[in-house]
Amino acid sequence: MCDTCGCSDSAVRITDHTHTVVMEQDILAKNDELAEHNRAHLRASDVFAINLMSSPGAGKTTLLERTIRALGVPCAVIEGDQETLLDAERIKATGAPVVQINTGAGCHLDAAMLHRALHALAPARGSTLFIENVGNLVCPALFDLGEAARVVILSVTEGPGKPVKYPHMFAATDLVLLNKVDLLPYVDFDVAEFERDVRRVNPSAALLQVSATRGDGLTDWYDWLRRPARS
Ligand SMILES: Nc1nc2c(ncn2[C@@H]2O[C@H](COP(=O)(O)OP(=O)(O)OP(=O)(O)O)[C@@H](O)[C@H]2O)c(=O)[nH]1
Ligand SMILES: [Zn+2]
Ligand SMILES: [Zn+2]
Ligand SMILES: [Zn+2]
Repeated sequence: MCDTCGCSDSAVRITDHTHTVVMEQDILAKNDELAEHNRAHLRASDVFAINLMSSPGAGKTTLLERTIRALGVPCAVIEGDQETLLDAERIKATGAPVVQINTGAGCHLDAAMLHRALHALAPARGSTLFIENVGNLVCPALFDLGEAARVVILSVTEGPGKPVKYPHMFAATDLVLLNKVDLLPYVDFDVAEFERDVRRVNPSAALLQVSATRGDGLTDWYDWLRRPARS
């Protein structure tokens, strides 16, 4: 993987027909320690934190803008992007407290970044905290932030096979949202095949079809967010 973000030190498997080499996960071990610290912070303030991941443009910010306005519980947001305050400005317009993390060359959020952002944001007791990760289906899957739940969004314009091509992302998630279903009549996307692919890598994740712009499936998404099992 890339040299700039630290993920080159994580579990890298090199297969050349005869050898499989699994390298050490030093950076990830340090990250996991800090993630546990974040988890303790979040539990102590009764904040339900969701790590929201997808490839660029799958609809994370659009879904959040609409969710914050409709959910009816206090929400806060931590935005992760390489550069710009654009997503934070969109969230700010909803009235929810937000901080933006810019990762520069980095392609994912890590627990240290989240720790700084948590102290800056200080989300209200009992609130739901959405962490919009950097748009990327690879590295964010490796880094525990201390969240209570993971949500992966895939949009129907991204084509087939993503759950099996990016199995770490899909295997580690609690919920898969298939977004932009309003575009299904115009694109060649087989929903049944997608669901089979998700099940191949993750037999237990919840699966919902939504349209963040037209509103399909959002009641089910809000119910999932409010479910009693969250605590
Ligand atoms: N047709 C359709 N378009 C959508 C839907 N959800 C989002 N979009 C559009 O998809 C584009 C990208 O949406 P964003 O919400 O910015 O995506 P993102 O995942 O936050 O993108 P990054 O932060 O850059 O990774 C925008 O033009 C949205 O209007 C949807 O359900 N249907
Ligand atoms: Zn976004
Ligand atoms: Zn702390
Ligand atoms: Zn990386």
